[in-house]
Amino acid sequence: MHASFGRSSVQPGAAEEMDALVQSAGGAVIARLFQHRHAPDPSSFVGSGKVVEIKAAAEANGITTIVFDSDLGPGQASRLEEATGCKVIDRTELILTIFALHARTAEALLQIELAQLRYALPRLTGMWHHLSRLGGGIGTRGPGETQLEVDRRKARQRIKLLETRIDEVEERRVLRSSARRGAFQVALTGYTNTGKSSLLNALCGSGVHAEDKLFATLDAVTRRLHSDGAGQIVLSDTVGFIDRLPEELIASFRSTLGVVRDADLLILVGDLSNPWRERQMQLVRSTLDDIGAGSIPRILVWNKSDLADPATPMEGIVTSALTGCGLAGLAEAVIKARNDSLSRFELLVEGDDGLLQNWLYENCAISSRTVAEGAQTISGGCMHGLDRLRARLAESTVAWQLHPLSDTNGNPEWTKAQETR
Ligand SMILES: Nc1nc2c(ncn2[C@@H]2O[C@H](COP(=O)(O)OP(=O)(O)OP(=O)(O)O)[C@@H](O)[C@H]2O)c(=O)[nH]1
Ligand SMILES: [Mg+2]
Repeated sequence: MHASFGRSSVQPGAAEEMDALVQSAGGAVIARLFQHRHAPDPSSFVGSGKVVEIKAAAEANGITTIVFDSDLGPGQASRLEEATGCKVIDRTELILTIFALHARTAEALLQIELAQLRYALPRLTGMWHHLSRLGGGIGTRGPGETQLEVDRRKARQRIKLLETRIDEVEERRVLRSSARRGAFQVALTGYTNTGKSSLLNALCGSGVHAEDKLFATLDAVTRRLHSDGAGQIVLSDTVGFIDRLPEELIASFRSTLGVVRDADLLILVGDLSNPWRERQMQLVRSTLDDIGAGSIPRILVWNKSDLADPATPMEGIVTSALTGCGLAGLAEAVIKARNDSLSRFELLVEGDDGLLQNWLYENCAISSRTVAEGAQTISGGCMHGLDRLRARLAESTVAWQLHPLSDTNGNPEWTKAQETR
């Protein structure tokens, strides 16, 4: 059921997207109904005439569930259920259902349960108000009244517990993330079903689940992107975005979305074959602003080029995770972005410290290493400044000289007095 109000109309592509959402939740779309009104009806949302039409369409087609591509107010859904004899689900509830169906890891399960409870809490009132009317006359305390209080209390207690558990998960994620501070962290982000997981698989040779369903991915999966031994670049796949992403989800998936917020670079993936790709990309940009990731450098990628008209004019990198087209260019662009953000140094090491060498290759991008008369000269760069390198050098037993270079484009320019030991 698609409703629009006032001067607005149903967005192009919204009906097709709703069909895909229903299919992702395991349902099949039998009929689409549209309604335009000056404003939502406070009681039935679509107005009593439309309710009669919905009921008739449901009866004629054996429909058991009606999905509204809008959010219904507390009470409206139960009144619509009563009037139509069908189960009524609003957009947020549908998206939460898909998330609940696709959640696999402990973290995703905690986050989705929290989102569902936050969604249900204000709606318990409407549900129990409806039941309590059965309990007695005006002013009497219906049986639902006390049950409502109990349910609300239980829901709030559970919300508190879930929030604590998610905080713990978030703390562990931040720890893992800081352990990777030497690495360049890249996050694949974008509208749902654009091919983010497929790109991760194609770029990193990993076996992440990819499927033609909305919200196939709910967890951030991180893999190493190989880059010729030039330090580490890690690539994370994460949950996709959608138009009107429920705020309960944004709030509850804080920990998963943290991977996007903490990234050094975002790969914004759009679907080149989708006629509404520009609008989708705009929604992704504004969601990134909303979650605090608006200022992270980004690369724009248009995927599924094999399905698109070759004449489609596009700014950005054009790829196909399926055929491999454009992937080398994307990997190059990521490596270039990483190289541009390095703090460069030249290091002279006298003597042999194998552990230090291993550390340098694991944690820095090493561009050259020469050995002469027992001393090594190593040129390279570090992510996020040279402090970690300094701390590691302080632990080394051999003599060294560190020359920080200011020009990140590789023109050696001594800026500081050399640091030595
Ligand atoms: N033809 C074609 N299909 C692709 C391409 N990339 C991905 N797909 C398909 O598109 C569907 C969605 O791909 P995913 O990689 O799961 O997309 P996603 O962005 O991770 O989706 P969510 O995790 O659900 O947000 C799958 O059926 C993929 O096989 C591509 O370049 N060309
Ligand atoms: Mg995915």
